[in-house]
Amino acid sequence: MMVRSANLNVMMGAARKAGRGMVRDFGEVEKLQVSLKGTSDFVTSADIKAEKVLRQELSKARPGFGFLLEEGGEVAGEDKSHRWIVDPIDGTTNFIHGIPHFAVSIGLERDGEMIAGVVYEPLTDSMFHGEKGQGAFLNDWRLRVSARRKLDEAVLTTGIPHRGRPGHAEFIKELVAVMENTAGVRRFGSASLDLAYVAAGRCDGYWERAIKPWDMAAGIVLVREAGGYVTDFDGKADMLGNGDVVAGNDHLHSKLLTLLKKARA
Ligand code: LIP
Repeated sequence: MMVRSANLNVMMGAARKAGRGMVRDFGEVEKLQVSLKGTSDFVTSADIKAEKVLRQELSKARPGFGFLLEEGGEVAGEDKSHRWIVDPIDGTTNFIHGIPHFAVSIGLERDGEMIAGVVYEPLTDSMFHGEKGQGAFLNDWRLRVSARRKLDEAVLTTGIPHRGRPGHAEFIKELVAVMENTAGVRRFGSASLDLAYVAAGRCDGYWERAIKPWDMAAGIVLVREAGGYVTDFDGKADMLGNGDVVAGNDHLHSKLLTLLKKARA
């Protein structure tokens, strides 16, 4: 039986509400594509609008909790142990280009530990959600990471660092190592959905460096609750601190870590 806490219901409600505006705005972006001018300004305002809705909904339900927001930064709350970690549109570049792959990501942290996560894809009404000790779900279906054991059968996702991001040369080394040893690599453009896909067993692993806490906070809970592993590149749990993430099913996570380490040596 699925047990959903009041917190999780609040998170899901907020994501749905922000998602409704986002679907309308995405429709506008698709039209704007024709004229090209002003798309990024429009998307920035869509991002800010969605964040405002999320902040309103979450603080209405839990007035004391703090926030870490992609646009608004750190907002201290009276309750020092709880913090929402929020990315209103994860996959902004996709959104700008009219590519239908982006999500609302909301994580809940308690005393430095991620305890609940929601990754909501508004275009398909896909609600990935999970809570510590309660499992991970896509809508009502329980999620389980894939059972593949061999790297040569694995499909992985990653993020390619772009202009202004560090680590281009290291990324190429890692990619070569992974390409040579696996069945395929995908770059979808939304870290939170990459993690949700690992949780759902669609992909067998994921790695990316130098991303932000709001890109990964919710997805971390999903992968763990689906029976997978998420660490930084040293196998430690400081992903939110250093921005580096390696996720995988229980068989492949350590193999992926070893492969990536060798690639950088
Ligand atoms: C994006 C990620 C994406 C990553 C980008 C960026 P945003 O988040 O989810 O997969 O590779 O570098 O951080 O900016 O769309 O919220």
